[in-house]
Amino acid sequence: MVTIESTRSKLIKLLADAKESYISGQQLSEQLHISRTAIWKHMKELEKDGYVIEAKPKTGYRIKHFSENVSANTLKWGLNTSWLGKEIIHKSTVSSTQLVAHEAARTNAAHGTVIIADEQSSGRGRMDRVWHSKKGKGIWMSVILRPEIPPYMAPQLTLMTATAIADVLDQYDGINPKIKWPNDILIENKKVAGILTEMQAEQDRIQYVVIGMGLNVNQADNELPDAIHYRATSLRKETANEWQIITLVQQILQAMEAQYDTFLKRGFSEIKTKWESYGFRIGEKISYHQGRENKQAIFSGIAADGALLVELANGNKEKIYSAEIDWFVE
Ligand code: BT5
Repeated sequence: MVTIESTRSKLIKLLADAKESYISGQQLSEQLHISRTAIWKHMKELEKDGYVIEAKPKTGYRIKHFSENVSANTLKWGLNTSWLGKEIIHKSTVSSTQLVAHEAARTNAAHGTVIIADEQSSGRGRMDRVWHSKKGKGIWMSVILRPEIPPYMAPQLTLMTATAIADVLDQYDGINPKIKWPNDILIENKKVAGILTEMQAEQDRIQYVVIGMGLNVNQADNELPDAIHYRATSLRKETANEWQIITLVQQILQAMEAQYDTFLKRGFSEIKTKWESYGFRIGEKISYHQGRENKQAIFSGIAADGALLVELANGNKEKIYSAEIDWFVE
């Protein structure tokens, strides 16, 4: 399977590099070390993936139109990563990419395997909340990681992923992403993306982590369900443009791989600083419930273990792991 797919991406690369010119079947067969019949079969597969290929007798082949359909092949072509997304499982409809990912991880899927779907019938958030995942309108994707870190560090992976997504969105004019602790990405106070990290671990060793991310991309205003309409947004709503899902997925995977490598090599501190640069309401007053107590404090940043740090009126600092937070306090 690996060889078929890498031959296919090499084939697309050769055709793409040739731009408008044709490449003969002979030339392709020599460069890829496969028969001309095999080349022809690959071309038929590429057409199924949505590429438009022109075959001119006695001249050769060229790509007339690159595919905009999301598939494992179209996502891999042009993906500039060294380990993340080397294996991509694409499905048109699934219950939840998290479930598919857990199943794949249990049956030995490699570190860096990506599961992505056009649609989820039971997309989920934390604590079994619903995640709306309209067909073809967003990125509904889970990544399997096998990090050699102790389980208590796993929440840092959520923060790392949020930072990677924020970095990608931040490159675009007119988009000013904020990360709302711990896992929401907001644009203009509305949620555009959420992250769900799940882990299978023993006492001191992680077997695998599944990081799920949902990003609203091309929903029009009336395509966001009533239940979340006033709290959610999509990139299209924010910019009035249609976005290319393939490009965004590739950018997110590239950013995530880079951040993960930094995290393993140099620890959490760089990511923490970056996260804080996107932190929603940092330096501002928030109110939260701890047990029965209702407290107010300044949200001052995040701790090395991913907890939220607040500073109380008496100058004491406190770490909050989970609390009901009211983000808007005057
Ligand atoms: C999250 O949970 O934000 C994590 C979402 C993770 C979704 C991805 S998609 C791929 C993978 N497969 C899955 O099944 N899940 C992951 P949480 O912080 O609990 O937020 C859930 C809340 O966000 C809901 O209760 C709604 O209020 C809101 N919500 C639901 N769908 C939304 C959407 N499409 N856009 C914005 N907000 C949404």
